[in-house]
Amino acid sequence: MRMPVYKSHGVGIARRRIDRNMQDMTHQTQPADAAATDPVPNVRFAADEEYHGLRRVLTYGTYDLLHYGHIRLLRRAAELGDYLIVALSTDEFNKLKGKTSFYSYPVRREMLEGVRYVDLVIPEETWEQKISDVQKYQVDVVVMGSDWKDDPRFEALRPYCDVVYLDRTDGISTTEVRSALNGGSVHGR
Ligand code: C2G
Repeated sequence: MRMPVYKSHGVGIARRRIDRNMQDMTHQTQPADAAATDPVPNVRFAADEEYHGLRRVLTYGTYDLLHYGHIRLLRRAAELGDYLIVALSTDEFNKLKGKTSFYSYPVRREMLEGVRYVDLVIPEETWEQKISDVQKYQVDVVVMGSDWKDDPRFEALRPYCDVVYLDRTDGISTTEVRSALNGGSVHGR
């Protein structure tokens, strides 16, 4: 059954909780006070909980020409908590990073918001915003691919939250996709 997709702030939590609850709802009775007509009985509890006891994950990136390496990172990052925030590099910040993305920020944001693992997309505008991001969104863990392992910009976050580096997916990158498309070769496995 296709789960309803909620993307507004906080209801992403409800969606993940529903996913999890729906998976084991088969052998559980409804919560005592769930109204018989309530189509999705656990939305209220998840929304009421707001952030209490939920683990919030934050990751950063350009996410241009979204590919399976990105998706595998986002899936694994989402598995480390209950709510995944992606700080997406703006076009202006990409210039600072020496990158020019194929898709603009609004398009890259739209594509990320369509990924089931992502609950919230915020702009990444500077290198220096990370500590305030962690504090503002009460982040428990920052996750990055292993190409960022031990980078001081992420190691500096350890006094504020956990920092986890996940293995990067070999054999795929936005650069490779762009050159394969230019060269016309077939890619992907
Ligand atoms: N990634 C991955 N496997 C790939 C390609 C990317 O796991 N084959 C991960 C990267 O390690 C990163 C995320 O996917 O964690 C996004 O990758 P990019 O869009 O290339 O992001 P990047 O340019 O590294 O920007 O402040 C940090 C920067 O914004 C990160």
